[in-house]
Amino acid sequence: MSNKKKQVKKMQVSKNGEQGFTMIEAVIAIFILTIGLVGTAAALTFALEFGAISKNVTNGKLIVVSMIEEIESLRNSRRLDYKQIENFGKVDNTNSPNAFTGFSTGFREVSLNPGEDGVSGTNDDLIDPGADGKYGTLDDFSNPALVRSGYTRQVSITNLSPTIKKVEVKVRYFSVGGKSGEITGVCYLNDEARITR
Ligand SMILES: [Ca+2]
Repeated sequence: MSNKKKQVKKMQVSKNGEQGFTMIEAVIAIFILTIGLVGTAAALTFALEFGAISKNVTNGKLIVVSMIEEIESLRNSRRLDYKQIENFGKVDNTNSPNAFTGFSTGFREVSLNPGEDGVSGTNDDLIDPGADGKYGTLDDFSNPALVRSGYTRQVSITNLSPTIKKVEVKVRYFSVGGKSGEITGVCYLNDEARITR
């Protein structure tokens, strides 16, 4: 056999050896690819859920901190007397320049608006002044559009001594996927306003 003929035969053998994928090889390849895609989908789902929880935790912390800062500010600015910083039903308004109803008890919806009293976390938060923009008129109404959905908040004030109050703020968050959680912040408030006038 000449060299040329040998080469042609070799090429033919080589061609016959590379006839592409068999059916079994293709099925195995699809199977492996499917496992890979399922894994990727699971990772994406986890990433999305984790992202949602992370956002809720961040927002929950901000709601806790802003409530505590608001209470400190009410004391520091002397907008409320120290003795008035209490939950609903426990406020002593005797000799105080501004009457205050107190912070709502139990878990309440978080409002985007502080309401007529200008203080967040009280019973008037969801009251809308209506078209006239004035509170206390006939067109006032409870406005569900003011609710910051996905969160509820509880403010609990305890007097540890005549000059120390424990302020505990709890925020519960609710995700679309049914996951929920709770964040608690505590501050101890003394009767010394830090802003001097
Ligand atoms: Ca209010």
